[in-house]
Amino acid sequence: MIIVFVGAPGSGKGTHARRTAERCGLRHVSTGDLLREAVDNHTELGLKAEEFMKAGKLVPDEIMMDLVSELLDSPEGADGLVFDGFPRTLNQAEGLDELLTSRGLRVDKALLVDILEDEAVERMALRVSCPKCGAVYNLKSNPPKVDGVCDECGGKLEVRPDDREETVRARFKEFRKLTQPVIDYYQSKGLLSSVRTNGPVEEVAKKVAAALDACGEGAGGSAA
Ligand code: G5P
Ligand code: MG
Repeated sequence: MIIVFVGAPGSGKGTHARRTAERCGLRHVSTGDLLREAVDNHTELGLKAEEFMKAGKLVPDEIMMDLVSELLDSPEGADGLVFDGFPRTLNQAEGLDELLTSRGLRVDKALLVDILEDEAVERMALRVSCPKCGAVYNLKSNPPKVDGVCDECGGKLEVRPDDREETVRARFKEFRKLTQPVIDYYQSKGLLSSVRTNGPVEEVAKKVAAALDACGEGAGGSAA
């Protein structure tokens, strides 16, 4: 089972992809988390990606395809994957289909998590996340139980360096220009559902589960 979460910065891809993966027993793959980990560890990948990320630009397709190709060959996630933030260009979407076809797999479902730009900017100003396990919080609507400490793994919560308003707006521009064609691509294949993420997390999570028809077995539609 392969599920793809597509959405603008701050739309809730991470929050809802992670929950979906847990609920469905699949591996959650956030390309943003993998890149941030590489930057923190000063790996070759991190050195290549850092400047793009700081500027709110997408990392080049070749780098992303190498990363995902390697990941598809790892035994972890053999039961299936929930991609969060990949693919986000048409090239990546077509490249993913090629990689999957050659392994006898396919994308089963794509979910657009939808948000307005101003809502996202406001949310990101209040976001803290755990670099250790990937859990995401909002200081107002979904705060951790203990200030600065991850509820799930006890890790130290951090503010992401690309969450300044100016960088969030640059990321939005990239999304409109480069990721809209990915949405059209999955729509044309009849794989796309969409959910507005403007309500409380628990309510939106129910809509996500309904849109995916439990774990992604249903046909396209909208639960917005
Ligand atoms: P990322 O890491 O993929 P973005 O910008 O696409 O970064 P981001 O910021 O991680 O997306 P998100 O995952 O969509 O946002 O949202 P989230 O963290 O779950 O939630 C945001 C806030 O809203 C949180 O405070 C959360 O609590 C709250 N929230 C979530 N859901 C709800 C809800 O339902 N209701 C309410 N009320 N609140 C909610 O990519 C970072 C960079 O890496 C590179 C690029 O440089 C990119 O800029 N990159 C790639 N480059 C090329 N190709 C790729 N495939 C790349 N992937 C990453
Ligand atoms: Mg995220």
